[in-house]
Amino acid sequence: MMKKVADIQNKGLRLAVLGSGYVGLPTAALFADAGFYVTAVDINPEVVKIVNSGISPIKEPGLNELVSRNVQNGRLKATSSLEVLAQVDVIIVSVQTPIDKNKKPNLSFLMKAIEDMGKTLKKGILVVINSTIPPGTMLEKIKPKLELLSGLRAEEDFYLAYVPERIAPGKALKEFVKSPRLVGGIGPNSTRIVSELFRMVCRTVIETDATTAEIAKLAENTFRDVNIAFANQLALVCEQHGVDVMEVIRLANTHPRVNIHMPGPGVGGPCLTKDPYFLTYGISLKTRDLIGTARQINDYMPRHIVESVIDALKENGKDVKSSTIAVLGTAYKGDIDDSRNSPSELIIKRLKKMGGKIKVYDPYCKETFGAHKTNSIKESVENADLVIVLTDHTLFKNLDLQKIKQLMRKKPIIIDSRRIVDPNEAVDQGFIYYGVGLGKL
Ligand code: SAJ
Repeated sequence: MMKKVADIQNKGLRLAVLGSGYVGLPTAALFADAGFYVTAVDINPEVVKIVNSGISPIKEPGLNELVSRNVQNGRLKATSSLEVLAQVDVIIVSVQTPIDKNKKPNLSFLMKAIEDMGKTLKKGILVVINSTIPPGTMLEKIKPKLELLSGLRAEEDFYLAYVPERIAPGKALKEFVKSPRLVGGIGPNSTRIVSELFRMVCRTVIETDATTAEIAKLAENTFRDVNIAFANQLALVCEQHGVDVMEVIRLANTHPRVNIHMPGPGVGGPCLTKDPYFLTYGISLKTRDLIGTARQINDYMPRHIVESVIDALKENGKDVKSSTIAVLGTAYKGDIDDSRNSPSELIIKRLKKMGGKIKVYDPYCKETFGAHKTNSIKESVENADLVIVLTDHTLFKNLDLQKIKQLMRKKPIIIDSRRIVDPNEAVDQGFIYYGVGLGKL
C-alpha cells in the first residue's frame, strides 16, 4: 500500500478513463495535465478520432487547450479498444447511467463496463466509479460483480471507491479542481489510496464511505431540484396575486438563512431531472413524497409556459395556429451548448403540434427540436407575433427591445420564462409582457 501511494505521488501509474463525455473527458485531460499517462476510452470512434487529433469534442471553457496540450506531449490518448483496461493501474468509470421511461435507473452501461474490466482485473488496481448511481450500488452490485469475475478480493487485492463528480457544464475544469471532492471507498484502504490519487488534481478531498458518498451526491442535486420547485410554486402563487416573485425572492433572501433559487420554464439537464428518482429508488416512503412532488412541479412548468403563450395570443385575438413564434434558446441553461432534457423541447413540440410556426435561435446549441433554425436574434423575431425567452444565455440578457419590436408583427408579445427582460422596459417599448412569477403586464 505504501508503494502504491508513492507511485501515485511519483505519477508512476497509468490511468484509463472509461467513457469520454462531459465528465470523463475533463477527468482524463486534468489527470494527464497533472503528469499521469491517461487513455480516454470511448465506444464512439468519432470521439476517439477528434480527441486524438488534439481537439475536444465538447464545448467547455479551457478543455480544448488542455486536450491539445496533453495529446501533443503524449500523456493523453483516446481509443475504442478495451484492451487498455488490462494494462493500466487505475480505471475511472464515467459512463452514463440514465433513467428509463418508468423512472427506473438503467445501469446497463455501467454494468457492461464492470464486466469488461472484471475478467482482466489485475492485483493492486484502483477502480474508481464516477457515474451517478442509486444508493447501495457499490456494495451490492459493483463490488460482488468485480470479485466474482476476477476472483480477487476488494480492499485486499484491489481497491474500489465511489468518487461522485460535482462539476457543472460551463465551469467543469475550475470546479473539478476547486470543489471539495468526496471519496467513498468500500473500505479504509480503498478510501485512503483513491483519496491520494484525487489529491493530485483536486484541492480538497473529503473521505467517507461508499454508500454515504452515493447518497450525498444524490442529495445535492435533489436539494437543488426541491429548492427550484419551491421557487416555481412561489412564482405561480405570485402570479395569482399580481406580485413579482423576483422581488419576493430578493427580499426573502436578505434573511441570512434563506436561499431561494430561481423560477423558470422547468428544470432540464441530465442530473436534476434524474437524481431525485435515484435517491428514492426502491425505498418505501412512510410520508408523502416531497421529492417526487418537487419533480412534478418542475415538470409542470413547461406546460405553464405553453398556457401563457395561448392566453397571451388569445388576448390579442390570435391563436397558436395562425402565429409565428420566436424561441430564444434550446440549451437547458445559460451559456452552454447542451440541450439534454431541456424544457424547450416540450414547449417547442407542443406549440408545433398546435400548428404554430416556430423559429428558434440558440447561439451555442444545434438542437431545434424540430423547429426552424435561424442564425440570429434578428432572423428569429422577424415577422413573429410572439417571442419566448427560454434560456438565460448572457447574449439574451440585453435584448434590443426597440429593434426587436420593429421587426415583429403588430402588438408584439414577449414571454420571459427566465426573468432576464426588464418588464417595465418591455411595456414602455410597446410589448405585451408576460413573465414567470409576475404574470401579464
Ligand atoms: N435552474 C432553475 N433555477 C435555478 C437554477 C437552475 O430553474 O435557480 C434550472 C436550470 O436552468 C437547468 C436546471 O435547473 O435547466 C439544472 O441546472 P443546474 O444549474 O443545477 O445545472 P446542472 O444540472 O448542469 O448541474 C448540476 C449541479 N449540481 C448542483 O449545483 C447541486 C452540478 O454541480 C453537478 O455536477 C451536476 O448537476 C451533476 O452532474 O450532477
